[in-house]
Amino acid sequence: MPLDIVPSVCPHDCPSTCALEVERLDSSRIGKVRGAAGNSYTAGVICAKVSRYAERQHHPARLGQPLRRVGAKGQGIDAFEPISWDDALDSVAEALIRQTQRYGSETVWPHFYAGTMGLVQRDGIERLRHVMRYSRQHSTICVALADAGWLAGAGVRRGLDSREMAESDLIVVWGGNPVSTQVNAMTHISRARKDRGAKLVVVDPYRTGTAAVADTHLALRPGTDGALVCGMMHVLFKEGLVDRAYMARYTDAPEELAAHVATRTPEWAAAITGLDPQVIIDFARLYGETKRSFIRIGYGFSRSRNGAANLHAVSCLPAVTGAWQYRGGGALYSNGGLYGLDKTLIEGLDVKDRSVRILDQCRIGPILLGDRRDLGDGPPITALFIQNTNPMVVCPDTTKVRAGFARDDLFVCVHEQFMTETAAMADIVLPATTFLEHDDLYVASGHTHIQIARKVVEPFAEARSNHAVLCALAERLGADHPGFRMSEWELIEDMLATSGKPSATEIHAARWLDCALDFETAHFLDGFGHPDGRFRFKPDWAAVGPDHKSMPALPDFAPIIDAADAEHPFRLVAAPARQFLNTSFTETPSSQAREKRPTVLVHPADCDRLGIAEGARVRLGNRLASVVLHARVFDGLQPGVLVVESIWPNNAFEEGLGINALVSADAGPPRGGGVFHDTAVWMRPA
Ligand SMILES: Nc1nc2c(c(=O)[nH]1)N[C@H]1C(S)=C(S)[C@@H](COP(=O)(O)OP(=O)(O)OC[C@H]3O[C@@H](n4cnc5c(=O)[nH]c(N)nc54)[C@H](O)[C@@H]3O)O[C@H]1N2
Ligand SMILES: Nc1nc2c(c(=O)[nH]1)N[C@H]1C(S)=C(S)[C@@H](COP(=O)(O)OP(=O)(O)OC[C@H]3O[C@@H](n4cnc5c(=O)[nH]c(N)nc54)[C@H](O)[C@@H]3O)O[C@H]1N2
Ligand code: SF4
Ligand SMILES: [Mo]
Repeated sequence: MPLDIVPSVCPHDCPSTCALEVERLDSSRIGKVRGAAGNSYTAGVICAKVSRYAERQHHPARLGQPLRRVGAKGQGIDAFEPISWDDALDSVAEALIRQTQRYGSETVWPHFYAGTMGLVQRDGIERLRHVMRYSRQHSTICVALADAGWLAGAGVRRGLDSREMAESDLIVVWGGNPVSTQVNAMTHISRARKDRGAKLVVVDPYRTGTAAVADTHLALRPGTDGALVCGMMHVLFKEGLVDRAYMARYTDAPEELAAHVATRTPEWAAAITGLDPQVIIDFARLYGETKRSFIRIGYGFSRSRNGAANLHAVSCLPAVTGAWQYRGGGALYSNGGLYGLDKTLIEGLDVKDRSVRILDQCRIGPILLGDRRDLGDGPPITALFIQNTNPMVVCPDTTKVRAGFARDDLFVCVHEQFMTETAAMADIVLPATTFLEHDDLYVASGHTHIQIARKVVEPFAEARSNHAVLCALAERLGADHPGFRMSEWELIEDMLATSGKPSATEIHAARWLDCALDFETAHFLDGFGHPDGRFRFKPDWAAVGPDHKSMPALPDFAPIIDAADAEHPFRLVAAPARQFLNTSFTETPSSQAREKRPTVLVHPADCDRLGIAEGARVRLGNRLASVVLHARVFDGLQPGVLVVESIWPNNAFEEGLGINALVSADAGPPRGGGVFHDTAVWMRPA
């Protein structure tokens, strides 16, 4: 019998948003998953973990029934008993109503992130929030710092088309690791290298899989990118590698920038970054002499207290050399701002009230423990309704997060596919569909397509989609909004119609709609996103966010990081792991086997000094906590830098406390953002 191949879209939190082809074995089972060859970005390639998706989809531990906790928090599936959907939804609605009556609606926090990136299933929770006037969420866990840095300069969240790498002579991957985190970027990079001999430079504190295949790897100290950029600009101005005519026409303050970087010599930058001055000079010359230079800006290097400043600094480079004017020249951070979709109905924006309190997602620990800096004069959080995220593991300052979730007076409902550590803290757990079991529409930050996927197989057991659960809860809560009376498909249809796009049927039949802009617009030759059309070397940081006092006026090294000191001599980067996607896939045996165990990469000189052998148990600690893991001797980073690829569940660590126990819940300026790669620690043999 011929195989039944059904189109779909990868929903996971990844810039690639791959177009997929799924083998359907019958109405409930899938076989292999492949990348769609016909999509010019996916180009037939997907990551290994999603090609093995059957393992996650048909995992024996998939949640199939609503559950009520009858044992202690945090004990896992044995502490729960199955209940009916009606009983489960009634219990959740009763709890939300009871807590609201007692404390007011802001006591409820619908907490979510991007477990699925589909707009209906991810963002529908906002509609419930706004209708019910529950506390609002400032989603700071991923792009807040990077967005702030990019928007400060370019003014709009879009950039080059990734496929233009085919016309680039130099590709710089800055603070990202596409070999692990967006494999498709590598497809386009490899083609440019093969077809036109393009050079690849990687700027990253450690030799990642991407850095290992590059022509040049600049292994700087974490949090020092601003210094590297200034050192490069010094050389560019001094050696006449800047485009003064371009800057005069398209930028705000080229003369001030020139005067500013005149004092930022390569030697100055070398002292801060730990790189050799000649390496900085050579990189500046290569960049300045190559017109078709494509900087792929990663998210990773923005996850520092000075991350927004550093990202802005990097985004200044193509404006200094005028690379934007050439095919294959410029930069891409995200194309998320490209699509122009009207999300009023999905998110209930028509009933959103900006006077309702807003809570910082990354500060869930302090918030649950009653920190007044976050709660203001509003009520404590006494009810959490969670979809699409696993805060017990992914949020900073695990000790506080855990203590918060352990509160006896906190009601928690988690809608999940698996018994995550967060679900294990819940009073009620609801089983969720996967993307193969519901309909949705997807946009991408790494490419330019809108895609629509319909369900491929029937929902597992009693699993329900996020949309279905929100509608059922809305009914019980008396939350009235047209969005709760529509199907997923109707919401998609309506959004496309009000956004002036082709219909859902048309896009679905064609599989995707390419929204790529013409050369002139994509390269900002008709102006950047600010009213005067100019790129900002000297941003109006006050307009970007309220906490702007520490932002440098012009690109610079902002010395506000958790710097190493005598007590905490190491700088820790908690980078993503290749076989996991945040904590998704930590449940699949093949990913676990490939990642082996929580491991810290340590420079040989540090190992010798501290008497740490390959595979030895070591303890890392700081003021917040300490964790035990195993060392790997690794010469692809500077002495004094440690890397732990994450995000292993807490319970994969010997003492049950994972890497985010060391990460601070400080909000990165100017408008918040998790500082996952900005931690000073000590290390000793355990
Ligand atoms: N396999 C896999 N894929 C993923 C994820 C995953 O966990 N695993 N996560 C997904 C998500 S949610 C996101 S947001 C993206 C993120 O994807 P990326 O854009 O790749 O960002 P990060 O993964 O956070 O970090 C990437 C790199 O930044 C480096 N870095 C850290 N600090 C600095 C610094 O100060 N300067 C410089 N130059 N580099 C620094 C790290 O060493 C790391 O190699 O990936 C997505 N894809
Ligand atoms: N140490 C360290 N910590 C980090 C990072 C790092 O680089 N280092 N990166 C940070 C970043 S960039 C991010 S984005 C966050 C991500 O953190 P999270 O958003 O928590 O990402 P995941 O851990 O993948 O959890 C997503 C959950 O959603 C569930 N899910 C998937 N689809 C659906 C659905 O349709 N419905 C429902 N109800 N649930 C669904 C999955 O089963 C999974 O448990 O982590 C952050 N934490
Ligand atoms: S590369 Fe990213 S979008 Fe593509 S299949 Fe893997 S996780 Fe999904
Ligand atoms: Mo992310």
